[in-house]
Amino acid sequence: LITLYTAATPNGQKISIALEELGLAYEAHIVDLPAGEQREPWFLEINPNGRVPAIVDHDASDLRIFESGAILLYLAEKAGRLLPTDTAGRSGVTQWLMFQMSGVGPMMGQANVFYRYLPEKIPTVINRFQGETKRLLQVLDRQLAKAEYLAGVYSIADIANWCWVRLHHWAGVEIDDLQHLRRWLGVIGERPAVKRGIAVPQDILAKLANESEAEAIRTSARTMVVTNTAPPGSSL
Ligand SMILES: N[C@@H](CCC(=O)N[C@@H](CS)C(=O)NCC(=O)O)C(=O)O
Repeated sequence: LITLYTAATPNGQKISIALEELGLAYEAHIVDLPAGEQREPWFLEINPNGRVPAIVDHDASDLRIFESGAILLYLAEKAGRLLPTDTAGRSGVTQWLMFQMSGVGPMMGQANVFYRYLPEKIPTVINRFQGETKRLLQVLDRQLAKAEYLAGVYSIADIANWCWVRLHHWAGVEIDDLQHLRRWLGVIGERPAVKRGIAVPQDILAKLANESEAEAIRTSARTMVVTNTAPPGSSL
């Protein structure tokens, strides 16, 4: 059994989707982010970075793993699926996974912070993060013009990128001109395991579509952004 520490966030839902796809037994512990549970000492023992997701694998001497990309690689290797074993195929997946972890996630995350959450609207900063997000999405679109999935076959790289790309509108970036990306978003969204995974604990897109829920998310995200400028474990 695997315990997944997660919340209704794109990084958390990468892991519930992968667990559903791989058919691995898990229980979800929903971390109360607005209440600051991710900064409690017991959780910092599991993830020193004080963020979701993290997992504990009870079938592997309670191995603890943080960073969603590292968790995806671990789960795919454990199950022997969603990650090719040949050198070129495996490298293709790790490239598009790293592309998400170092590019799409951080850029879209900062676009959200400056466009949606912080009260000061600084145009040059917003343009920088939205422009870089759009550029990265264009790179994905060009790749998806050549192949059905990012690394040829459906893999953890698709799961990682999909969880973020679907939230492009929240970051203020539109993709009407990126037809291959839109095709890929739709195809992956139809997978039964993906539908089950994004329901843990709740589909974020559905929440954001509801104005009062979206406002509650903006408010708690704003508080988290301000609180988390301090290192984990410290008090302000
Ligand atoms: N690079 C990390 C990022 C994790 C991350 O930023 N998680 C966010 C949710 S998507 C979080 O836990 N935020 C809570 C906070 O900022 O206190 C990963 O991919 O696992």
